[in-house]
This record gives sequence, C-alpha cells and structure tokens, in this order.
Amino acid sequence: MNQGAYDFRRIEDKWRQHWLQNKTFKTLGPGDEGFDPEAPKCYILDMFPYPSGSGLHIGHPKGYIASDIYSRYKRMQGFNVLHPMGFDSFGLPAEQYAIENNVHPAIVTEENIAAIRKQLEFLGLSYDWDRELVTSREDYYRWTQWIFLQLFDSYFDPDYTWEDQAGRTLQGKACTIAELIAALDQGQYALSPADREVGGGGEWAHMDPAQRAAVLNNYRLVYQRQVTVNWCPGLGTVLSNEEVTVEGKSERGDFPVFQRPLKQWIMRITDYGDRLLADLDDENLPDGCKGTFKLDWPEAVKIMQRNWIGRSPGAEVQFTVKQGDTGPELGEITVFTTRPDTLFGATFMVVAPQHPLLQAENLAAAWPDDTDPRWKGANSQLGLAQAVAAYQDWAAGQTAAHDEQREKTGVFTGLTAINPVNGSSIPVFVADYVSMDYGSGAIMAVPAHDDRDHEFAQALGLPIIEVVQKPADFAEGCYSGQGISINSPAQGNSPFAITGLETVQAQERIVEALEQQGLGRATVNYKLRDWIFSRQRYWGEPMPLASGKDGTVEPVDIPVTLPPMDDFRPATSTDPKAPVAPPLSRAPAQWRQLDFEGRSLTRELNVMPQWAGSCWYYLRFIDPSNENGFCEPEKEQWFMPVDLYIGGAEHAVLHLLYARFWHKALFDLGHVSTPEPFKKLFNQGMITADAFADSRGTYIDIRQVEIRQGEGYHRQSGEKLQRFSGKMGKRYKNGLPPEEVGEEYGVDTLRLYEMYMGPLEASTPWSMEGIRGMQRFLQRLWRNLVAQDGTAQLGGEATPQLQRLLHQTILRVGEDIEHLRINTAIAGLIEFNNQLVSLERVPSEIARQFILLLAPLAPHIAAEIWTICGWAQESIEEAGWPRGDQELAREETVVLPIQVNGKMRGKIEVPVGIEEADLKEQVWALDTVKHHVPDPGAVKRFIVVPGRIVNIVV
Ligand code: ANZ
Repeated sequence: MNQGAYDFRRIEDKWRQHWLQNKTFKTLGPGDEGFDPEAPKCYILDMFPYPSGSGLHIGHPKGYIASDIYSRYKRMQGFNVLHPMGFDSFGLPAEQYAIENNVHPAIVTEENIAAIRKQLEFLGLSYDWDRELVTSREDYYRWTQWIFLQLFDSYFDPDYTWEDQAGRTLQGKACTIAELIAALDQGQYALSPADREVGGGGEWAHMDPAQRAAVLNNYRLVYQRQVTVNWCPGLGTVLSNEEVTVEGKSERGDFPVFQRPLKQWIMRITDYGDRLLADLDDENLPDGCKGTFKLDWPEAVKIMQRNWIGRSPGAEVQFTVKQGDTGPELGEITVFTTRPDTLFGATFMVVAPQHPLLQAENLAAAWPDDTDPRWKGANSQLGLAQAVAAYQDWAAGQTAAHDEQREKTGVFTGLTAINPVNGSSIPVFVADYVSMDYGSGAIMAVPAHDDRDHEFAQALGLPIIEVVQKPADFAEGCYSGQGISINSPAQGNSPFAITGLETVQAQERIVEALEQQGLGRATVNYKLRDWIFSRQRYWGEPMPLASGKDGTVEPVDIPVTLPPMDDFRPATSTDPKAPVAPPLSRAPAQWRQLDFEGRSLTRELNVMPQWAGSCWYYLRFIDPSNENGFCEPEKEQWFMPVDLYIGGAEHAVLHLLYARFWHKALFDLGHVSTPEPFKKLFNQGMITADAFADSRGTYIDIRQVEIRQGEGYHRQSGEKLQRFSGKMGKRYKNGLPPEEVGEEYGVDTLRLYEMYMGPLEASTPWSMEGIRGMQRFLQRLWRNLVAQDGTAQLGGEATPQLQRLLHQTILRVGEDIEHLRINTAIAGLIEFNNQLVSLERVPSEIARQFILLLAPLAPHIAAEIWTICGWAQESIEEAGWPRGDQELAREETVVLPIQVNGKMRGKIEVPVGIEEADLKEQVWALDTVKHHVPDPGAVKRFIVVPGRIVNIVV
C-alpha cells in the first residue's frame, strides 16, 4: 500500500483513541480548576438512549452526529461547550428485554451500556465521557428520589401571585407542605368543605394524624388516589395513557389494556396546565443570570403539546337527580360542559360506568312500565341494579381503545335528572362514551349539537331539540358549531334568556345566571390527566415512602436501594381481574419493613415509571458526581438552559411535558434558575431503508438478502422477496450496526453521508450508492492535499478567485451549521474541493482554512491532514473557527436581469457597485434593449434595484 493512501481505518482508530485518552472534550464548569468564566457557554444535549439489547443501528446516530458537528463547531468558535451523554436504563424496555432473554436486568443493563458506549465512541462523538450518567445507578437515582420527595413535600397554591426574575407575573406556585401546615395550624388557611370531609368532617385543629395525612394528600404534588387505570395484565403493570396505543394495546409488547380501579401514586401535573401552556409562547423567560429567552421549538411540537394539555374552558352545572319519575331525590350531580349555551337542548344525561351515582341502593326504583321507550333493548327480566351492573361489567371488560368510532352503547338507569334552567325531567343513562377521568364523569347530552350524543340518541330513539341556529348551507345531521341560540327563553322571560344571542354571549349570560343562583360556575378542564406514577414492576426507582397501618405515609431516608431479587418478574396474567402483586412485595422482609420513629412501616412496593429518570438528567450532567446535592446552584445557573436539544419527534409530548413539569416545580421551589429547561428543540427525521419480507410476510434480515437486478432474494432459500421501505429498525430487520458500515466505508464517510441525505429534519432513505459517493469525496479531498509519499502537497499563491471562493465557503458553511443545514454545508465543501482538483499544490492558507471547515463534520480525516501539514502544535479542536471576510467574498461582477414592462428581455454583467449613470449607459447600448424600447423618449421610469434587477417602464 502506498504510504499516502487514505487509510481511514488506521486514521480513525488513531484519533478515536487520542480523543478518549486525552479527554479532549472535557468540559470545565464553575468551581473547576482552569474554568474560564469569560468564555460563553453552549449546552448541547442529545436525547439519551435506552441501552437496548440490540444496540444502535445506523438510524440512531443521525441526531447524535448532528449535535456532535454543532458541538465541535461551537467549541472552535470559542464556546465552553457542554456536550454529555448517558443512558436511560430504568424502565420497561430494559426489563422486558431481561425477561425475554432470561437475564437479570441489573446485569443485562450494564452489559448493554458497555456495548452502546463502544458504538458511540466508535462514531467519534465528542462527548465529555467523565459526565456519563446511568439512570439505574444508585448515585443517580438517589437524586431522582430526592426530587420525588421535593414534589411529595410540596403543593400547588393556585392563588399565589408572584414575580420571577424576568419580572413576569405568575399565577400559582409550588409551596412547601410545611408552609401549608403552618398556615393551617395558625388558622390562616381554611380548608374547603371537601377537604374537611376527607379529614373526618371536623376542623384541622381537631384532626388526628391519619386525618391530617388524608387532608394533606389532597394537596401534595405527589398524592395517592383510587383511580381507574390502564391495567395491562400481560405486563403485570399499570400504563399511562401515553403508553397505550389507539388500539388499546400496550405500546411495549402489544398486550391488551383494561380499565381497572386501583390506588396509585399520582403526580399533579394538571396544576401546571396553564403554565405549561403559557410558557410555550412566552417571549420573556428568565435565563438564570443571563437575560431572557423564548422557546425556539418546532411549531408542530408546540401544537402537539397544546392539544395534549387540551385546555377546555366551560362550565359546571348542577342537576338534581331522583329515582324514577316520581321517586325520592338522591342529591346533586355535576356535569361539565363546554357549551352551557345548549342547556335547553339537553334531552338526557349520561354518566360513566364507574360513576358513584350508580351504587345499587340508588338504583332501587321499581322497574317501570315495559313500554317506556327508554328501556329499548334492555332486559326487563333483570332488576334495575342488575341491568346497570351487567353493563358496568361489560364495560370493564372492554379494552381501553380511545376509539371515537366505536358504536355507542348504554342502558337506562331508571334515574331522572332535573335541568336547573327549565326544571324539565330528563332520563339518566350509563354509557361508556363518557369517561370517569374527564370533567365530572357525567354529562348533559345535547344530541342536536354534540356528535357523540347524537349517535347515542339515534341508537336509542331519544328526543333531539335544536337550540343553535344552523348555517343556511348546513347539510343534514348534528351541527356542533356556534350560532344564534334558538328554542331557549326569549329576552325578559328568565335569567337564562338567551334566544337571539350569539354563542359566546349566550354562554356568558347562562354562566352568570347559574353562578348567581348557585347552580353552577365557570371552570376550565384539561385533557391532560394527572400523571399516574406507580408501576407494578421491579426495574425502576423505588419510591422513598413507607406507610403505617393507619394509612399515614412518611418520606424515608434516601437512597432507597432496589433490593437484589432473583425473581424480578411481575405477576402477569391473561385475567384482567387477577390480583395486583408488584415484584417488590416478594422482596425480603428486612427490606420491606422498617422502623420509623418507633413505628413499624412498610415500604412502598411500586416503583417509578420509566420517564422519571429522563425528567431531570440534563441537570445532573451539569454536576454529575456531586454527592451532596442533585446539582450545584452555581453550576446550574451557569449552564442552564440547554441551548440545543436534539432528538426524535416521538418524544414531543411524553418526555418533554414531564420534564417541563418537574422543571417548573423545581423552579418554583428555588432549585433551578430557569422556568424552562430546553431553549431550542430540534427533531431529526428518521432514516428509512428497504425492507424485505417472504411469502408468509415474515421480515428477512437485510443481511440475508441478495439484490439481483433490483429484486431481493433470500440468500439461503433463493426465494424472491417482497421489497418495501420502512423506518430502519428491529421491527423490519432492516438496520445495520454503525460499526459494520464504519468498518467498510469509514466513520467520517458515514457521518457525512448521514448528514448529506437531506435536510436534518426530513425522513430519508438509506442508500449504499450514496455512501460510496461520499467516500469518493473524502478520497479526492485526501489526494488534493496529501502526496503519494504521505507528505502534504502545499504551496503556491492563491488566485483571487480561489480566495473569494474560500471566503464564500467559510461564510456559507458557518451559516449552514449554525442553522443545522448540515447537508448544504457539506455541499459547499464538496464544491470547494472540486476547485482544488486541478491544482498541483494547494496554497497553505487555503488548505488550512478548508481543513478547519471540515473538522466538525469529518473530524478524523481533518485531524490527520492537519497533523500531516505540520500544524499540530496547536490542536485542531482549539485552532479556532475560520473568519469569513465579506469583502473578500464579494463577487467583482454581478449579472442583472433586465425587464421591460415586467417582461424579461435580457441580462447584463457589470462590476459590483457600478454607478447608476454608467449602468444606464451600458443598458442602452444593448441590442435587445434597443429592440424592445425603440424610443427612449417614451420611457416613464428606469428603475435600478442595486445588485438585483433593472426595470424599464415604457
Ligand atoms: C353539552 C354539549 C353540547 C357538549 C354541545 C358539547 C357540545 P372538550 O372539553 O372540548 O373535550 N364531556 C364532558 N365530560 C365528558 C366525559 N367525562 N366524557 C365524555 N364526554 C364528556 O369537550 C367537553 C364536552 O365533552 C362537554 O361539553 C361534554 O359535552 C362532553 F353542543 O356538554 B358537552
């Protein structure tokens, strides 16, 4: 082999080792020796991976390569760059993998981390590995537990008005439970009747510890409640709504999910609904000590978050319910409606199957006359209570599909409700299209204007009354838009007189009247639910809580270490009603029981969900080995917020909303200095690839596929396969590990190719032809600068043209990288390289600048050529980003199009900065102009837009 060949394997191996051994990318922060407080900071974060058993494939590093390029570029610009990496290793994916492969998660997680770390190192990514963190290690999760306890010890005071450092007035704040207790003790705070009831009905001063605990539970940001949960017997655990697919299956493992009531730990994220919404658009977010900022996020992600939070202003209205048409009153029932203006069109009421109204003693009314149409389809042989119970049973057995299209079902409860605005009696049905988790779990049904109610009314033959004027051109059916109220009381007749009013005014009038009469009030509902935080699993952070026999819960010392258990499997079942037994209920008694101030307590046996660790990892990276706190304030203030966060769009709502919520609570409690963690968010697109399936539809690993004349054949069986394109990954077996591609083509080639496939945000298909083309580029570049004997081919003077192109390229590549248009930055380098091919030797200064531009993108080859050129007394990483000179980059001539009366008639090349008089003279000399404007005297206007266009108006 000739000495001067581009031996990428040797070169890449050399520099990979060099960077690791020299800790080239170590970041210093406040308090570290040698830290430079003058250098501006830039925190560039990747969404850290789950250490899955199959490792990374070439689709995964797309975002990591982009953030690496940006980090190297920013470092060269003189920024103090924080660019860390870690592993999100607690949670379902790791545990499922361990179960499937029959190894303990603690072992398999560490093995997988080691393997993936090797892969990341292989790609030459410039992480500060000294900051590596692993969410399942005790030195990390003890602080996850610490934050959990901060939330447990806080409550959200919605009436607290305050000002943050940027002078924003905020409504609502997390305050400590100790403050609440002090206020209650001193009688400065009165409990609501509902809270008092939880505590036994009396006043705070007379409550015993258990009663007080029950009251405080109503306030804590982490609280306990019996809820209808997504129970997944196949996984033996509860799932959040986010973890359930639209088909009602678990996202992990594809098992059916059922609704089941269970006492769970819950995080009160809904308290932050308004602030989570508002800060998406706030222009004036405080930036620690540095100023203010605004979230620079893809609009699509903001929209998804807004929809997920789903703020819904409306009203609560109270209806009196009684047994049968004439039976005794059972009390008040509250409905939530977004359309109080349609109250006069409410022809029935619907409650959710789990609604407390449906207790058997309430359903004791006699079975009415069988001919009553409300009984349509019901089995009159059953008593009322049995008919409802049968329906409840049936509904509980349904999966949790959020399927709007599902056929509407339901039964009459024998109850009636009195509409407070007109006193009319309407029947009460139970139906599963009303959810207990939203609003109050009961609705007034307005079949003329709500699609779901309309379907239900049609299915059961219930009356439909129109109360909103349809637009003239509206076709048949249910009109759910706004309009003028009709069929309601007219002016002067009643406090609820809304006929003739527009929807918004009608709503205001109704709500005002309801409030005056104590029949309802304006309220806001959120689609967002409180975050169910308990998981009946083993591989997660233990919650640092323990409870006594009386039900009181105490925070316990941290860390609470996960006890080693050989049998860590959850009790799974195919029976949705099988008892719930978390794995930790089988932990040794010494772990489960503890003495606490002389009392014997039992530890919480549920663990945290997989999202917990990723809610704050960006804070730990700032101060990863701190043993005394989760993150030193001085360092936190220095590095926060994250300046650029790159990751997949699949985290648009789940992770990003949870992390924002924790961050805001920590902000309120004074532990972090910014109300938002991530300033700029960027979603990289997916890499797709050809996939192949055999005649049974089974996916065939692409390494088993041979391509002949564009068709895929199975290497062993010779079967011709179906070819299609899909997201690269395990599912389609169409991913390749980066080492495999890197070994064959080079890591720099792989990096450049992944970035050159298209705009970073686009999804693009992998192609082997493409990667070969990129390899040829680096080979040509190498030959342009390195001679056969391995020495640098430098020399000569740069022509003005080459100088100009260099400065144009510097300016362009810098701009492009700054805006993450990495594909066009590479295009600029390719064009520049093409200009070097014809040169015998490359002028030294030109080569130097060019290699610096290449350094962030293809760092190994750049470092090697840099060394060959003899510049290594200064490391390329510290050599500084080239300065583009606008003057030198300026073209000497420009080509201006000439228009006559708005039509293109020709072009003219003139020196840049030509005087207008000279330009006019040259324009008039052109034949085409003479031809189209034979009479210069007829010219009305002669317009020159400098550098752009000449416009003649005749
Ligand atoms: C009467 C009405 C008339 C309604 C009308 C809509 C249109 P958002 O918040 O936008 O989703 N609703 C209330 N609670 C419910 C529950 N637990 N399960 C299912 N549906 C529920 O819409 C809230 C509307 O959804 C409420 O307003 C209520 O129906 C229904 F022309 O009340 B509406």
